[in-house]
Amino acid sequence: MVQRCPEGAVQDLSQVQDGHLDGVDDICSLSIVTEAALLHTVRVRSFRQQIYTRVARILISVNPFHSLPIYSAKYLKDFQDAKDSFDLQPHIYGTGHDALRGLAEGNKDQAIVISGESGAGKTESAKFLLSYVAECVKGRDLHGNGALHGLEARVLQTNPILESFGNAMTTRNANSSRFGKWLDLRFSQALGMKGCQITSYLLEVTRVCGQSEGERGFHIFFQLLQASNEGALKFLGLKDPSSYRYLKNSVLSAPGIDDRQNFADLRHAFNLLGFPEEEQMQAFQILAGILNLGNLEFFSTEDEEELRLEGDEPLLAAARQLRLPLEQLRQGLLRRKVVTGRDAIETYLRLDQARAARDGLSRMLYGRLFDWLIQRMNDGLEISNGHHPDGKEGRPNGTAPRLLGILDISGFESFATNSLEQLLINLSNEELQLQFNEAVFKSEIEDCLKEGIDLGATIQYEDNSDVVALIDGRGGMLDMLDEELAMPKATDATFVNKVLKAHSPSERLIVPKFQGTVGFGIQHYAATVTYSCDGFLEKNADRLPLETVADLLQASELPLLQEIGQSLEQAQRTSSPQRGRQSRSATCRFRNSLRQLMAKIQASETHYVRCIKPNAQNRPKEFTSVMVHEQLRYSGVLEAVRIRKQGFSCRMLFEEFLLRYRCLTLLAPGSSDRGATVQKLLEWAAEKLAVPGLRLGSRRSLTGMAAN
Ligand code: AD9
Ligand code: MG
Repeated sequence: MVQRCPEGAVQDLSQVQDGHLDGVDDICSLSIVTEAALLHTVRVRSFRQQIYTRVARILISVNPFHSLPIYSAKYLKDFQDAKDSFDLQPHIYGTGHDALRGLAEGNKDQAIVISGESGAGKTESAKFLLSYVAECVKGRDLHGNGALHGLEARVLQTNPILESFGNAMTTRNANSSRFGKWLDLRFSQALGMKGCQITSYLLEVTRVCGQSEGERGFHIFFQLLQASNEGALKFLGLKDPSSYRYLKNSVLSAPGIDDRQNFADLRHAFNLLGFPEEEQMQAFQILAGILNLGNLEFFSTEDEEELRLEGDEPLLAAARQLRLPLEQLRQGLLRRKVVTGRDAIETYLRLDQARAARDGLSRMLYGRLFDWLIQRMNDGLEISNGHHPDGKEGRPNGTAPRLLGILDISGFESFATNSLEQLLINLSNEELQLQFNEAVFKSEIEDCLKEGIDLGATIQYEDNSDVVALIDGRGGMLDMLDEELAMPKATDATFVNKVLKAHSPSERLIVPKFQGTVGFGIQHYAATVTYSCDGFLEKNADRLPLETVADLLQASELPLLQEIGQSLEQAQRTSSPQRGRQSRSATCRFRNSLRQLMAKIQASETHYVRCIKPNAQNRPKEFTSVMVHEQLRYSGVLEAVRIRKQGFSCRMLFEEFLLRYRCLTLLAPGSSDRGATVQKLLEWAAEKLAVPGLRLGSRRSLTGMAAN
């Protein structure tokens, strides 16, 4: 384990030497790197509005909370024209530049992993990256006219759609992404854009039915309510937010968010991406249907024999918007089939079951609508088969596309109460941290060893593979959670008991202090989080909200709902009979998608952007050192600094070195052996220029600028 600065870097500013006060571009260029120096550098720079700081290939980005003039066409051009991004100030465009250069030069796919807590600036960073990349590759391959070509422009237009449907105001961020996303940008060999595929993770569908105090439902509902006063959308018959149970507790407007303008942008994006008007209307009808479903209320007859609806108005409105047969919807919501022996009888649901079914249906519809939107966008952005949506043909050369992935996923979460959603988000962060550790630390050591250079000191880093194994390994928590699905008497409590029995004592698993608590703590790489496991089994089972929902939706007159109904039915039919429910469990699906994501990142050359939120109030020019220190600590940046410094921060291939310092070869002529020539040059530099610490690797690369 790495020894942390015990008193914390905040008090430890005595370690900051004069030289550090400059706020250097790259932390690796400090002569003594300490936790305090890192914090100080980031702080000084952020006050100078230099929000980016480099730690070799990692970019630290401090949210300025106000617009800065650093994303103009001039900046874009400077980076586009630069040979090496290190010749310019650290910038998010520099990361884009490096990734594109990686694609152009090497055979490896590139990945940019953006992480940070809520409101740290991940989504904005992803957008800046995307515009940079789009601008750089515009017109290559298919056109040469220099304008943003159709495909690049369309890729940029996915943002308004994703944000309208996937973002909401939270207490931490007025435009908080309530889902994670991976953008897979595909390029031809000539780096023309060939397509883009979006994958989303863990959309927070619970937000559809209610929100915590001071928060809002998804932006799209508010956009739609505003817009439906006028013209074309009047037919939705929507009223003000207070008329809907699902929005009653929502804050009505989010600071800095213009619902009217955003709706106009959404419609523009829909049109540009080729969503026909009828499909857009169907999506809006589903949203209106969801709002009306939320207003359904039930009551039991006095003898509790029957369940009925309190007033038909919301049911009529929901059925009208969803174009569903009224009675089929009513019966679906009130009754279910119970199989006793060979007979099946219909019974009424209990009141709480009916409410749960109503909300389950709304959440499912919203989730499926979101998935459908992404699928439709992906279909329209895929031209790798030689087919181009504009009708123009792409290059049908058999070569595999080059990939550049951008990941914008929720950072580590620790709330007062944490549930399965937090466990999964934190698992993805653990996996990413493990990959970061492996990429930055292990490969650093291995690379140097391969070059025959012993790093001297033993470099340690925080290894979190045991936490990953505890949650995601064979026989780990999530395997055990899936096993409970097959146990008829399983409860959340039996699950917790089994986990504690199988995995404790463990440094990572914290047994609850009070007996009977249905939960446990996990010592994550970032912090210890206590999970409450109430509802884990139910969430994992991911049952259909109504037994008859696949049939019901297929009976709708809306083609979009029919499609959703068909895909539900297909999923029911194709789920593996061996593993039954387990193969369909919510965690199983998430783990599969996480595995695919990690495999993609693993196979890529990865660039890291660590976003930092400088204060909890989202104010410009405020820097809360304790908060920033905490984020720098658990993002692993300091360990990265140490190892870079202990290793060799600057590396070049012999041929690159000779090309760059060609003029020096006149002073110290070498032989035809590149390695020998470089060796001679180094000896010459050490003697004549007194440059210390230059070292030569044994293989093809030169490793220079040793720290010690
Ligand atoms: V969350 O996990 O999705 O809740 P993010 O994505 O990390 O979060 P986001 O990118 O949405 O944060 O940034 C929050 C707000 O900070 C934005 O709405 C902007 O108002 C502000 N921001 C972020 N980055 C920049 C920037 N480079 N320049 C100016 C910025 N403002
Ligand atoms: Mg975001």
